[in-house]
Amino acid sequence: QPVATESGRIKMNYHDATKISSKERADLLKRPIINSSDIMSRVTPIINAVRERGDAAVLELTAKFDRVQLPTTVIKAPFSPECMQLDEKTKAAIDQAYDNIYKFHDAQMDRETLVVETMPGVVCSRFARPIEKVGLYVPGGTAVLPSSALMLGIPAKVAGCKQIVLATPPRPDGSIVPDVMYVAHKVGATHVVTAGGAQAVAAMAYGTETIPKVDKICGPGNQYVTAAKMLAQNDSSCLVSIDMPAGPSEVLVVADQNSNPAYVASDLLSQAEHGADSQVVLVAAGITDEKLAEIEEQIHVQASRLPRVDIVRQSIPKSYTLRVANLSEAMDFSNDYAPEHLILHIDNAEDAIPLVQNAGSVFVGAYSPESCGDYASGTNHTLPTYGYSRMYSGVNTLTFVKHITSQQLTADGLNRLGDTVMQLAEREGLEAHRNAVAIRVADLRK
Ligand code: HSO
Ligand code: ZN
Repeated sequence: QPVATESGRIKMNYHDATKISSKERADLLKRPIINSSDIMSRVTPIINAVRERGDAAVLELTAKFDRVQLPTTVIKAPFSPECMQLDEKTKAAIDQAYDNIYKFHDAQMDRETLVVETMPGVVCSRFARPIEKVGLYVPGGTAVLPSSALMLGIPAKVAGCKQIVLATPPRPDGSIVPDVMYVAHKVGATHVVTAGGAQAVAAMAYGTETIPKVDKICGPGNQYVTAAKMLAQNDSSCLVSIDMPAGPSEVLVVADQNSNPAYVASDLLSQAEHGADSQVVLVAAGITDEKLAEIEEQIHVQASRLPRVDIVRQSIPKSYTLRVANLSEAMDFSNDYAPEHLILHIDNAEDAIPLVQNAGSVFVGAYSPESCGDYASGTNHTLPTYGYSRMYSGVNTLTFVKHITSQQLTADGLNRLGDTVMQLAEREGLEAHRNAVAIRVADLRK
């Protein structure tokens, strides 16, 4: 793909939907291919080392990848007040974000048993139970992400998980960012594992001398973290599940002629600054050349002023604008792309929601920037990327819950249902099944 930078101008590629072939359209919908066999071959020895040598391997790998030699792998609750010291403004911001995210996730909790009498005397029920032990991966890397600790920890707490193990890479001095420690404290984390990458995932999947083995591992991460989660999930010997496969973060913005160019550009850039591999798409619906030029100008001007301009210089030229005739074409493209975030910079944006078929989370109208959902409005920011919003939901309270069904039949209920079950058991040639009903029914019908 040509990189569209002339004289340092920060510019997205441009396509006109009326002028592209169906093959070109299909290519625009694709995400960059991840060379998974190469990554898997690097991650496998890391997982094996942690499995075989536990804490010693975790400490060695932390020394190698995070360049810090730690004496221990884990900080246990209660956490010391010194490790979570924050200025008042930051603390208040975390508290406000916590309250909103808590409210929205608490409302999602399934507290009532579902009871259905399918036939007289045949009662089927379903009730929720928390997954007992969960591992939450909070990425480090180019940005510290205490917000991810909120997004994972709050639903786990609301669900009632007994053991919450949070893993995050240590800083060069060996400590954990106080913001993350404060969140760990607020969500009731029982352990903070001071390790990152595949080694942290392996430690939580298999357990070590000091790190508890968990039942489910959630949270975003780089390709190594994702590979480790997938490998662990496929290994029946460790019996662990994961939230969802993860790829680079992405946004698709639909903008129309009345959209505010500065707002549109600011939303595209907030995603573009995440990483060089961030996916940023602008679908311009029925827009004039002048309007598009204004948006492009805003992208360049705002990007040039960002501290992370170097990352944006890599991600923006890999991104593109697609110009389409109208809103309906824009929504068709968005649904085919299945973005992680969908932002609607259009008139009467709420009217377009019925048209949304695939998206992780939707941001409706000019005053709903993705940043609000990333941090503090209440919705979760751990969302399906890479087109997985076709079939996955983002992390939510039910991510940390499983459902158990139950049934109770009365004698009358069994008498009514018995013949059906016996007939089906006979068709399957499973005589013991048939007999388990027959033996009772015989008594009832004496
Ligand atoms: N947009 C990111 C989440 C995030 N943004 C964290 C800021 N901090 C992926 O949804
Ligand atoms: Zn973000």
